[in-house]
Amino acid sequence: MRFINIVANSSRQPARDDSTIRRRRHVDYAQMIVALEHEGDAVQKIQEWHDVDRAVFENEILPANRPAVLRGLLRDWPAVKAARESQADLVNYIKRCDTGGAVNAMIGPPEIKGRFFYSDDFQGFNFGSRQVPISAAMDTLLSLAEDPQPPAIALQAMYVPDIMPSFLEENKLPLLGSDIGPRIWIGNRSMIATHFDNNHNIACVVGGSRRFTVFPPDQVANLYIGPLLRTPGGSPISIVDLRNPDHARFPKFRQALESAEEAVLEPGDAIFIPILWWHGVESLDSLNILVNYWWNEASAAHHKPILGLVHSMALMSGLPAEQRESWRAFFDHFVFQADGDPGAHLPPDLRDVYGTLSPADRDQIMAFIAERMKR
Ligand SMILES: O=C(O)CCC(=O)C(=O)O
Repeated sequence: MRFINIVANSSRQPARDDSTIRRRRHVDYAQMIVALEHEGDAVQKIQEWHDVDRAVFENEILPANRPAVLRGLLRDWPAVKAARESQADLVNYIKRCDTGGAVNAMIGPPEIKGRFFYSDDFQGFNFGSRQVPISAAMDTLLSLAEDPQPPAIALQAMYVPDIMPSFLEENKLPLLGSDIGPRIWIGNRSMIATHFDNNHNIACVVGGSRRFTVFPPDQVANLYIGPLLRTPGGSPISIVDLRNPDHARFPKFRQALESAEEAVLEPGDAIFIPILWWHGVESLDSLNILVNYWWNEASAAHHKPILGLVHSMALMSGLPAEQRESWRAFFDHFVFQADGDPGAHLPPDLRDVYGTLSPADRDQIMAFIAERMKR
């Protein structure tokens, strides 16, 4: 899937008057359509912002709840400056920050061409995992840089405060509180399948370049999601190969592409991906480093709604259609609160599962369900 043509302005973004545009620090409103080489599919560009500060992020970007590219946000990071010098400088920088711990590395054979995925029969995965010291992994990646068919290597989501505290000190994100700890992703060329996270995300490209393709949550039916429980990286994934979609096998994927947006990020650029937006990420160089910040403003008691989905599917998928329809009305009312607070008529001591729960309340309800499920 390579870009061949930047075509035109699109009308997807709402029109804004000139004074608003002036106040918004050089926001690039051009929404260009990018035609893809393989069957003329067209994917729109993610809206781009420049010189974003915390006020703009909190007052404009976050409330819009749409993906946003934040060009040049980290251009002054020492790590980005090292990456701009050379791969060797970036490797040395990371090695200087490394405190020597071993981390998990995903390693796949050259034949997978960086696509970390299921095995052909979907019974396992097409890659293995091994514990490696970060500095050794950096040396290996550098030594493979000129190899035209290297094994695929990915060290994912390593918690920076634990493994590289000095990186944290030297490279700070101006948009979020320091309570949100970053994670670092290191690897060579790869294709991370389209998935969602139960977190907002600011992902920052430090070295190499990355292509992000995002889809709104409601495209779920057009993305052909694989198994929910056994997944390559923890989140359910689309089984459509984003680089080379099989439109005959996955015809509804064209509809997903109509809602998709894309951007290629270079060192110093960042992207905001709202919670639950689907995203597939292609790392495009022989050495790529990303640092990302995940957060979720919901209380800790509400951090695993996917388990509610899985539980509901296990209990309800086999019901006759008319029963599922009735349950849809109950879910709309009680879970999705389509009619407002479903417990508004109840005094506080009768609101058991209604409303926001504390972690202790949540644990009590889970224990109640587990007990009832045994009968
Ligand atoms: O960039 C990658 O390799 C994957 C990153 C990702 O999925 C994320 O930041 O949520």
